Amino acid sequence: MSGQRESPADPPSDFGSGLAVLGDVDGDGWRDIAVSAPNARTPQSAGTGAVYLFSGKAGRLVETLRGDANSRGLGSALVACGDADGDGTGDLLVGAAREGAVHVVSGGTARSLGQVRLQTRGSGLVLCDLGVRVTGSNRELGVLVGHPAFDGGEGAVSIQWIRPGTPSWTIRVEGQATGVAHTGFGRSVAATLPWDGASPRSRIAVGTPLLESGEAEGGVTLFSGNALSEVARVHGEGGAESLGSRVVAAGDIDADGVGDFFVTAFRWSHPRDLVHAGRVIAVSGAQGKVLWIVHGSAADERLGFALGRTDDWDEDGLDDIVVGSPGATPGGAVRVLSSRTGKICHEFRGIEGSIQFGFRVNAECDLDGDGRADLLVTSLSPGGGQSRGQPRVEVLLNRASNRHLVLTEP
Ligand SMILES: [Ca+2]
Ligand SMILES: [Ca+2]
Ligand SMILES: [Ca+2]
Ligand SMILES: [Ca+2]
Repeated sequence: MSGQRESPADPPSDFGSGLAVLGDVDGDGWRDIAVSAPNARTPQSAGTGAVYLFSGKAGRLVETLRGDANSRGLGSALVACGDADGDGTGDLLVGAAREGAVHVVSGGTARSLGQVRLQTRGSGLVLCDLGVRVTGSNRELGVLVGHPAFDGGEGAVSIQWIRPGTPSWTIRVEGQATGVAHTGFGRSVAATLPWDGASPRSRIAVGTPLLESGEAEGGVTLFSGNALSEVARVHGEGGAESLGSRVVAAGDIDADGVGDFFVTAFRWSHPRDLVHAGRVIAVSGAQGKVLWIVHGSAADERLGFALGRTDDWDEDGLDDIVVGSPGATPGGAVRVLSSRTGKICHEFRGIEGSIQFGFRVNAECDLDGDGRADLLVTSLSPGGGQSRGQPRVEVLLNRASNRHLVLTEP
């Protein structure tokens, strides 16, 4: 979820570049939706960023959180997190990359709970929630931070524990790993969940999409969670595929007791003629063994441009994944893949006339309380004439009936 431009189609305000689900902010019984636009402007200033909270039931705007001159790029990362303030509702981490800060927003009231300063600033900040741990009367919120701009582009990932409740929240850095300069180290991060950093079975996966020996084939490095020592590295293929652009944690696909990961390379090209078809790979967390690979099947499909976790669609006991292919014709596609095999369980298309459907995706939460995860997808509205369409978020609420909402930038 980088604030950088990654595609010519990336919308100017980057509305929809961050998607998350909160608690029930407006009290209508449905969980609500946060959408970020890290390059949104105010009348006074450009690029300060914004996070919009929408009713999950009706799509009505409930609240707007705006960056200011001091918090430029608000919403460059947006992740639902554990219950930081102990009110029983999960909360929201909002990164402001150019400020080098993480704001914590109440998932129940949408009020700011506090903010913490990171050691670094610069584009590409990514966040991964590690959950809340309680020791005695202290609550600590765990966050895995990837910051590829760290130290002039060397890149770093760190495990930080935020202690809420003080005027300026304190953070404690538990461990940090740095990469090789200009490999994009930390552009994507994921951790085995539930997080237990003391366990030798815990793992962190760090994408290095710009890693190159010949071309920018990219890669992903696995670290043990307890020592942050390197366990394995998976390299991309040639052809500048940029493996490691996205990474998310899987369950334990190969049942060896160690959580596994999915990694994408949306620029992967078939050697013959399928330029930028994209691919997604399941990687064993234990030693980096590749468990399966699914390739895009058409040129410019960009399978894996977006990647997310979802619940268990094929009812095999393992949660599954959603993968965006914004260049699939016509209009883009989002596919649910079985995490065990990579087999397609379901394919979604945008509502009529969508362009680039699958630019971002979030399918982790159940908005309407029917027990099944619902799907948030960033796309562009149909463009007329020379216009290329406006960014929007399509909310698909029911797997069987095609009920949906469309959220647009206020
Ligand atoms: Ca609500
Ligand atoms: Ca495993
Ligand atoms: Ca499954
Ligand atoms: Ca649902």
